[in-house]
Amino acid sequence: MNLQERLAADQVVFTAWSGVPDALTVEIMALQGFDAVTLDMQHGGHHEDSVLRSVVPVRHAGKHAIVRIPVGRFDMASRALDFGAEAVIAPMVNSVADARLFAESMKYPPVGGRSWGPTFGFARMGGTSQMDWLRSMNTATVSFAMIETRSALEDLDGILATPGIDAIFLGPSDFSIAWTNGAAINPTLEDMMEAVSDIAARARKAGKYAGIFVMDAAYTGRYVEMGYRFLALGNEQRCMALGAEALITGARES
Ligand code: 3PY
Ligand code: MG
Repeated sequence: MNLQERLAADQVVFTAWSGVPDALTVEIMALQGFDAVTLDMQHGGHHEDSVLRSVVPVRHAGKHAIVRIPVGRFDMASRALDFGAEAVIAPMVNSVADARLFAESMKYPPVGGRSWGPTFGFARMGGTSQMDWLRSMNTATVSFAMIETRSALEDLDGILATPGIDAIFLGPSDFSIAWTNGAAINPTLEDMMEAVSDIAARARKAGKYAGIFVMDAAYTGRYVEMGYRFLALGNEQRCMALGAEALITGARES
């Protein structure tokens, strides 16, 4: 099943998060128990060349390749898909106008204006007929609009109703900064949990999927109960640091 089919079947999907722009490091994450790997071009170090190369080990491991593009770089969305990504996460989609620009780059006509040229993706995703590809890709790809500001929350229904937007993805760190008007950064702020829950419920009601970045793994079950099905877990830098620290601490204490 591709990512879209799994989300349509209401399955819980876990993605690893990669900020180290290196295909060999990405391969290590892809070979662990995650369902997908997200290559982060916003805050992570990924760039066009590392995305182009990193999609390969993710697909070889049988996982879904996803790219988070930099803010406002909607041109990178269709480029990521051309490289073989199945889904794109666009940060700071703060208005219906942003959502329209994102959808335009993600979907072929008649939904959007994506330009033809899936040079790497066609072979990597096992394409055989160009017409089948053209017909199927608008539904087979997933566009996640990030909700992480107050203006995004105000425009949520319009963003959800935008043709070509398949899902929302909540950024709880930025959302907490917006929620407290810059007074705090706390992705699990109890005060905003009702809004976090409401966003998932509204997405599901609109027939769209809901995803969230999980900063604290202990919150996973709560998010799933709220209706989130696409869950992003911490990046490889953090995994390496935690594993390395546990190793050296264990050795010193033995
Ligand atoms: C946020 O929490 O703001 C994020 O963008 C997570 O990736
Ligand atoms: Mg953010």
